[in-house]
Formats: sequence, C-alpha cells, structure tokens
Amino acid sequence: MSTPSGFTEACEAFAGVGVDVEAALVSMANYAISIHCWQGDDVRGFEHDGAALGGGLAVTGSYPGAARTPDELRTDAAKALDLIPGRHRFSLHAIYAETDGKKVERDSLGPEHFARWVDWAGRRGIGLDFNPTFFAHRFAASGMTLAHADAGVREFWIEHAKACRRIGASFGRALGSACVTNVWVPDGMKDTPADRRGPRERLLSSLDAALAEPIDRSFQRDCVEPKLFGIGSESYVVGSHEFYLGYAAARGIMLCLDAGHYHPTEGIADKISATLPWVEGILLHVSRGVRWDSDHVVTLTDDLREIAGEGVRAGERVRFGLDYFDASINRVAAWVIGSRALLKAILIALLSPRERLQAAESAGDFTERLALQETARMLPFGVVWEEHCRRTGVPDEAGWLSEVRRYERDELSRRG
Ligand code: RNT
Ligand code: ZN
Repeated sequence: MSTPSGFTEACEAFAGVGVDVEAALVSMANYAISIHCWQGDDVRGFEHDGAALGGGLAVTGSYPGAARTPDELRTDAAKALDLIPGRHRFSLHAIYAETDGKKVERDSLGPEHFARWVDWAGRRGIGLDFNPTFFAHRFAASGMTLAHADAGVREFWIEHAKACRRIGASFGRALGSACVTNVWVPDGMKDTPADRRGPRERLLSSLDAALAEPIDRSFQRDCVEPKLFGIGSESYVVGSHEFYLGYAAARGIMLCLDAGHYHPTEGIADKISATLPWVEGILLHVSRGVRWDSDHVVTLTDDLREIAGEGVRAGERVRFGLDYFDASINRVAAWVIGSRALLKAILIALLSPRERLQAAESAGDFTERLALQETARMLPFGVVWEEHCRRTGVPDEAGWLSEVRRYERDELSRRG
C-alpha cells in the first residue's frame, strides 16, 4: 500500500495551523490502550457455574460466534489486535481464569491460573491489566460484596482482592510492564437505604485489608472505580464518586473514571484534570452510555474527542482503557470499532492546534479561540488516520471489515 492521496496536502493544512503531522504520528506509539477481554464473550468468563451475571451488568443481543473457551477468546482477540493500529494491552477479569476443569474458588486463584494468558501476551509483546470479579457469584447475589454486613462474606471478597493483586503483580513481573488492577464492586441498594454510612465504613475497611500487602508499584498499581447507580442499585451505590475519589487520594492509588458512570449529561473529560492532582493516576474506562450506563460500543463522538483530548494533555499518568459489551453485533468487529474509534480520537487530539488555541486563550482572545476550534473540526484527519494505518501495517477504513467477515465465515460461524 502506498501513502494515501491527499496526505501531503493534509500535512500542509495542518502546518497552516501550526501542527506537525509527522510528530503526531510518531507520538501515536505512546498510546497503548487497555482492551477489555469481556467484549469477546459477553462477560461470561470460564467458571461456568451457572451464576447470573448480576451486579447491574446487562449484555443484550444474540449475535452468533461468542468465544466459548480461552483459546477461542485469545484467537478472536488476536484477530482484533491485528486490525487495530499500534501495540496495546489486554485487560482480564478474574472469571477468565483457566483451572482445567477444576473448581477453584475466587479467593484461591493464583498466577498459575493465568499462565496461558501470560504466555499469549508475552508472545505478542503486550502488557496485561486485571480486574477482580465481584459479580456473577453466589456471594454477590445479595448485591453486596466488600461492604456486605456479614463479616464472612466480606472476608471471602477481601481474600479474592488480595489474590487478584498478586496475580496482577505476576503479570507485571512476567511482562515487564505494571499491571493496573482495577476494583469495581456492585455494592448498592435498589431502594432508599436506612443506613448510608455503615456500608461505606465497611467498604473502606475491606479495601484497606485488601490493599495491606505492599506490592512493588513497578509491577502492579491499585485502582478503584466509582459509579453513580446501576440496575438494582438505583438509590444508593456504596462506592460512589466522592467515596472513591477520597479513597484513592488518601491511599495514593489510581482512580478509574468510566464514561457511563455519571449523570447522563455529565462527562468524564473535565474530571481528568480535576482529579489527577490528588490521585496516583487515572484509568479511563472509555465507554458509551446511551441514556444510561448501557456500555455501547465506543464510536467517534464529541464526548470521546473531549475525553481523548484531556487524556492526551494530562500525560502518561492517565491510561486509556475500554469498557463496553455488545452481543448484538460481531464481537471482533465490536473490539475493532471501539479501539479504532479511541485511537482516532487520540490522533485528533494530537493533531489539534493546541499552541494556537492556548495562545488565543492566554491573550484573552476568545473570539479567535472559538473560531479556531471550529476551523480545527474541519481539518483533514481522515487521510492522516489512513496513513497511520498504513505505517502500522493494518487495513484502512475500507479494508478491515472484509477481514472480519472472512474470519466470521471461517471461524465464528462454526461455533454452535
Ligand atoms: C461496571 C463497571 C466495570 C465493569 C467491568 C466488566 O459498571 O463499569 O468496569 O463494566 O468490570
Ligand atoms: Zn467500567
């Protein structure tokens, strides 16, 4: 493939607003996004013990071809990764353990149950991130886990979290890149609580117990993920934004900002610079809520462009991750569309006439700032994106879907 026509003219157009396209393309290599494993099998995992997904998570759709085994999930993910420009990371959940048919309780999971994932990631030269799974389990059926009133239930989940931190550290050690271990618990109440404080005190002490063991930060980073409400926790979520912002700040750990976890008109882009001074770092769960935290496949929306812009400007303490799940379309395509959309948004951020916008702002010339923002919307990003795909050896916009279709015909359609 040769350089797409119009690329030279595009470089000139960007140069006209003070933007260096070559520098932006080089910078793209700095953005390894953490691609979530759970899009590939509708958050099912491999425990197969019949527990409902629960936790307020809902996957809808019945498109054929979901991965049924770890090998299928790895093959599907590899197909997706081959169609996404750049080198990325892969984010696992504890329910993706491989226990060779043996029942291993979540509080007893160890690095050995993820050895094949580590081999796979090592062969691909990518890092792994991790998530303890506090849902789809009999001890989560009441809607409470780390904040449960029963000390025995809390203890089980604390042990699960501890096990997961060790697993995360094993990923970091084996792959030479710190694993972010992100804690999200569903804990909350459907209706007005009598006691809002008690569960929060319990969550606080459970988290402290879970995080007590010191782990080298070059291998593993702790992260907590807040939420406003969920299905079945409409009236109260124990781990709310304020709770976890305070917790992450006080304990010097990372905060996860999920785009679907706030009021429908409340974006996470503005929260990045507001929270970053107080926490160790930020993990972005880039998602797309439609009317609620519906976890639709990420697309190149204005919201996404805002998030990518702020994430890029914030620098390396912000990590980009994806969190969505759609079972109504081809799942490999879902991975590819969402990942490519996020990368397009990052590229657009890198191609923004930032210096000129800032100069206008510093000069108090808000007219110029607004005019330039509008001009920037019309710059020829598309051809730069195509050149990025060409240089990284992946199909362009017109090309990737036919590869997914071929894979669907040869592989996915054979699954019962
Ligand atoms: C749930 C959180 C959480 C999950 C994943 C599967 O509302 O967003 O991140 O989506 O852990
Ligand atoms: Zn999330």
